Amino acid sequence: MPATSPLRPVTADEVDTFWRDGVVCLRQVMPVGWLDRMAAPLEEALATEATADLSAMGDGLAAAGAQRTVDPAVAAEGAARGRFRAGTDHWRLQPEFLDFAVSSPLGALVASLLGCPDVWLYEDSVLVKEPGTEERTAFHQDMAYFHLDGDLVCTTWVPLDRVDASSGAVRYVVGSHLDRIRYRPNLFVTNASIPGTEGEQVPDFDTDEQLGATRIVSFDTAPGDVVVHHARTIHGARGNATTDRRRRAISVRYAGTGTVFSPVPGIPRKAHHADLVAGASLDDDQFPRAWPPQA
Ligand SMILES: O=C(O)CCC(=O)C(=O)O
Repeated sequence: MPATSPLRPVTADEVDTFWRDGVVCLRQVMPVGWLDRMAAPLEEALATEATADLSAMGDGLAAAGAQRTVDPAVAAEGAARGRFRAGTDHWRLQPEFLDFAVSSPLGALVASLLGCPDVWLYEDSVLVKEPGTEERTAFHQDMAYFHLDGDLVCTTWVPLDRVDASSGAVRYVVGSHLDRIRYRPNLFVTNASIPGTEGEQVPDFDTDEQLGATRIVSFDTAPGDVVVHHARTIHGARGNATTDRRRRAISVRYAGTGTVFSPVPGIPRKAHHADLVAGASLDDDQFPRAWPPQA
């Protein structure tokens, strides 16, 4: 297995940025050996039941009357339509994903940013936008989906390709982790909230003029970079309609010391969390430990 340690330590400035802005781009911290190791499992993951075709889901929602989140940038005439495919909990099916989540440098990076002695895996996700993908990722807040309560929860976004604004770099609403509003989850390809959930609808920062002064950041990233956002930070992404580059990313979500299990109304529990009671501390059986490293 490649090295467990990051290529360099997280700096004090990066910790400050994470807590001030709700997001930080850690440049060149992930050894490329880990990315090479994940390339084939990622392709396999796209064919498992853990992964869904969100472009097809968007078409279905549109046919039922919902508004899809589609990029204004359109593919050249005659170009093939690309798919946005995404999955969760690949680590349950593929051991390489578990290794990546608990034995790569991600655990150490998260422990440094969150400043806590324990880090557990909550879930992982493969997020691929093929060239010609018109779907935006709707603005959303991860905590709206997570059956967790606590302040030490974050998402690491690990690109396997060079990514920029035109190929679907994630866009983060700076400082949005600081408001304590509880937002409703959506289905990623529409701004409509999932029925049966509670809270406020996430604003569409692209179209809501009242939010014009809001600062949104995104990062041009290269393999080796890792973007980490707080689980309350609102974020979304453009499509990949006009480039000829794939946008492959693995997103791994973690919880730190003191986080407790807290079911979200309207969102099904994960099967492996069926027996957990609200308020339970996280334990290493249901939430694999990512920090400190296990022997
Ligand atoms: O990759 C994307 O389009 C969205 C990523 C995301 O929302 C996440 O990892 O939390």
